[in-house]
Amino acid sequence: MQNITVLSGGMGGARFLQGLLHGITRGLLPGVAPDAVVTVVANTADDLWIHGLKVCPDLDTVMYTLGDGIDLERGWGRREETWSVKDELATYGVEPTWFGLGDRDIATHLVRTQMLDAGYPLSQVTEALCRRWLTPVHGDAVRLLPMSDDRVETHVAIADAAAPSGRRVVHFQEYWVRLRAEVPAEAVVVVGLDEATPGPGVIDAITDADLVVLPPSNPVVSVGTILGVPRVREALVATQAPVVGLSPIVGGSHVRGMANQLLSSLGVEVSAAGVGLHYGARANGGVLDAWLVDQVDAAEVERVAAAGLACRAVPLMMTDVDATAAMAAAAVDLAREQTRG
Ligand code: FO1
Repeated sequence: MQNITVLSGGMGGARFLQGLLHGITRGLLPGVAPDAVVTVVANTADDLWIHGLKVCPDLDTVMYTLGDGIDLERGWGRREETWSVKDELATYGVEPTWFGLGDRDIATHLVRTQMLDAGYPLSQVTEALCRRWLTPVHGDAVRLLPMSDDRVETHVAIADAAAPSGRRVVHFQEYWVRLRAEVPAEAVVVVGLDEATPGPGVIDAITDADLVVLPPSNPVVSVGTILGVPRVREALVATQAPVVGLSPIVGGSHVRGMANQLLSSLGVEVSAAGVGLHYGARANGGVLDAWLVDQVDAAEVERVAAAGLACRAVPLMMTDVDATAAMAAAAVDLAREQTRG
């Protein structure tokens, strides 16, 4: 395998990518050349305009994580960060204060916003930022592609007794950060998704891949939005590459983050099997060939297999890069069985 494509959200996807790259460079993945190229197609529907700056959380989390600039504790933003600008904005009474931009992080958003204002598409902006963050560490072994250059934004409808309709719609980040996903999501609307054009290289990255991976990102608001970009789902069904996914749900709960509330209120069963079946088998109108669940969910393997998916129970806790590399190796191993099959 020479070309691996990963459809990624933020934290979970970024941590998986760290382990995948660790495994590739150390030759730990069966049948994967040490000079294999990983193409990341990242979700951009979490993006938001704030204080006049364009913030792209999932692109930045992948970029900072693979460029070793991420704050591991928070899982987003820069390590060794300071918050002077945020504090000054609060002193001016500027809203919102519930979404904080660190001083170092702001430089990324200033560069991105200036380039967008100059007419560069998000894909070229991302390429420019990655020349600083990824090239020095990974050379050309990693490419980071926005799922689309068009504006796409996830908004969440929540109950609001004060509203005439009884509902209010908030930007995903307000739902996720200010509301902590603690109110039921009555609907998720991804504004602009149906009209979005796949970003440059996205479709080819899927159809030309030797392996496509759906990492343990949120299946609705992260991977789900990528699958919703027109032509992406068709490319996944058409690609010769095996498509393998890793469950973000272990033991009936999300490992980190707040996916449980979001998934259950959107009718996705919060279990390893539930998410696998939500993606579905390519043979039955879905997008997967194979699905990995954690060993604690081994009892669910049979149910996943009955839906036409190859399924295996392996350790799925990304405790460190070696554990994550082992997960990537298990995914490659299971995927190779599909092609030989
Ligand atoms: N998450 C928070 O919980 N609080 C924040 O103030 C916050 C700021 C922030 C700034 C830049 C960025 O790239 C991410 C940020 N996040 C913050 C995380 C963000 O909500 C998540 O990374 C994703 O959108 C969810 O996957």
